[in-house]
Amino acid sequence: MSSAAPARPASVNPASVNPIACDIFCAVIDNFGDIGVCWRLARQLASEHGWQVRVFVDDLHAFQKLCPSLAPDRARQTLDGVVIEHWREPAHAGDRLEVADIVIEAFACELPPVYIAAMAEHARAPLWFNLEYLSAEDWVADFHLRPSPHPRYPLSKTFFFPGLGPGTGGVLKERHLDAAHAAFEGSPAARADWWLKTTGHTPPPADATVVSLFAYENPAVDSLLEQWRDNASPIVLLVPEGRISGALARFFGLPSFAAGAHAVRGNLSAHALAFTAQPDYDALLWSSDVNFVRGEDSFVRAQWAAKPFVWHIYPQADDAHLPKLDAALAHYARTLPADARGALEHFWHAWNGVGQPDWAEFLRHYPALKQRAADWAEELAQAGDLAGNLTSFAKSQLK
Ligand code: TRH
Repeated sequence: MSSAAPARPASVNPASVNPIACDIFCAVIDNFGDIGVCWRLARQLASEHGWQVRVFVDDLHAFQKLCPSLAPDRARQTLDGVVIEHWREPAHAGDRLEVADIVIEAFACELPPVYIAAMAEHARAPLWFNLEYLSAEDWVADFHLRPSPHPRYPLSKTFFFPGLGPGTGGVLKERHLDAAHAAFEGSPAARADWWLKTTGHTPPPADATVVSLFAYENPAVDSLLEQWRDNASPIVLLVPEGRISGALARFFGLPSFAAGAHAVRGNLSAHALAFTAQPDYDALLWSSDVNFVRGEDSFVRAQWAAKPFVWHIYPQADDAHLPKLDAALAHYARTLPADARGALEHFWHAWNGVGQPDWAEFLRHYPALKQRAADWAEELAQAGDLAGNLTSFAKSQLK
């Protein structure tokens, strides 16, 4: 990197004399997935790989939801060993231009032209990645790590494709995750503390099915809420405050369903939860029997939580998301018995606008779905952790 480097933390990894400098550029399109993925990756590169990481992000308010200690009015700050720059696109590239060894352009956001020009002037061109959105489709492995030469500068960009299968970039998984998960699940005290802190209540009885619900607005939710109300055994629903909250409020006849609210109808008992800091979201998944997740990052976390889950995929024009949904199902449901697989496909489709959800059918296959969720978490790990895959490739190129 260039000599002027005042913005980086003095020491990220004391064991590393010359840490690799990495800049991640993130434009927030909507919701929390763009910054969610970048922030998770940044922390992992800093804490597990000793890289000096800066994140340039254009929306500090969205970021603050995941990271409450962030000051949204500060142009530059350091959190968890990562420098965060408020990115004022398109020209801005930090108060002093300094080019990193590794440059990650997240989700095809455009790097500042001045930064690209500075990259081209470097004696040794930085390694430039375009980090793509996660897709389970087969073509991903063919395009992963393909270079794309810049039309004007002597620079080349490498496509980095997350994926669910071997030969792709994998998905993010922190080294400590499984141990933290096992410690939580193995400790009734930790679980009881979590319930009290999160809902104000003690853990539910053993015959209750706990469901976490993180989703976009969804027409299928009304029917599902009715099915839960009429379920033979108790359903305890945990709903982080967000886009689906209005439907909950309507169902319970409340003005809103904001954090702290609790409502009961029939056998359905629902808690509205505050949106947590990103590292705390996993405990919600671990505490539930079935997780409804959406977008990209929560979809991945649900897979590591190894519980049956339902994915609300990010909707795209012309239903372009539906083949992506089926590609994920092809991996996730691969070894399920045909009837359980059918129930899962039916439910995922219904939750994404095709058909009606059938909770009783889904639940009938719970033991098979639970076993598959555990097996799948092991299978998924074989694709390698995204941060590890990226750092290994980077090191091989920087030699
Ligand atoms: O928020 P998402 O829908 O994000 C996205 C964006 O829409 C993006 O533009 C799109 O391209 C992408 O999906 C596919 O869903 P996602 O990806 O799950 O991000 C949510 C983040 O919020 C995730 O990091 C988990 C975190 N989270 C918390 O930190 N606390 C919470 O309480 C909850 C419910 C989630």
